[in-house]
Amino acid sequence: IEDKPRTAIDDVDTVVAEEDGMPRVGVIMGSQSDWETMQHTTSTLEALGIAHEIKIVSAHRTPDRLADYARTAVERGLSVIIAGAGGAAHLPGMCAAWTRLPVLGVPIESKALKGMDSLLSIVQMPGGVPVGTLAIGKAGAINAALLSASILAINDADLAARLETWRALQTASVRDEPEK
Ligand code: RP5
Repeated sequence: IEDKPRTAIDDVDTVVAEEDGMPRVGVIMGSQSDWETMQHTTSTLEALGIAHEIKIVSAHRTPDRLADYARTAVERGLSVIIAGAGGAAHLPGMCAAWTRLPVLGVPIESKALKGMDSLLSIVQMPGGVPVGTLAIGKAGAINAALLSASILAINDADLAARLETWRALQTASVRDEPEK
């Protein structure tokens, strides 16, 4: 993932410096090994000044931690949960089973199957328990943060303005012609 060339989106740096109080977005991942991807979620949240928390929560290895985390998410003030997982990626779906909050799933690019396993595990939720599924890997990690910003911005004019600024900076960073 890190070997890929930088893109315009990498050059859009911090829009605001300030975090704003209690975490509104919970970022969870199934393993330490997911951090390489999920750091792009948290850096994007930071760029937008969205207060968030970051935890390792595994559906398989720490099922009680997952139940506690998801069942208490509403009372702890979270509005959105972003869950990154790879392989047999049950984390976002099981999280959504325990909470009414919107859950956004990021399929981690696995070594064996290049993240197709993660994608299909996350996207194919049965009717009744939705998970908003993003792209495999870094793009999905960034977009999960941006989508959570869009959701929160519905009722937050300041964040809406920051998101508009972020998008304008991204647009301005795209060259007219390729560098040769
Ligand atoms: C999943 O298993 C994690 O989300 C991770 O993507 C994958 C592999 O985990 P490790 O064996 O690297 O801890 O639960």
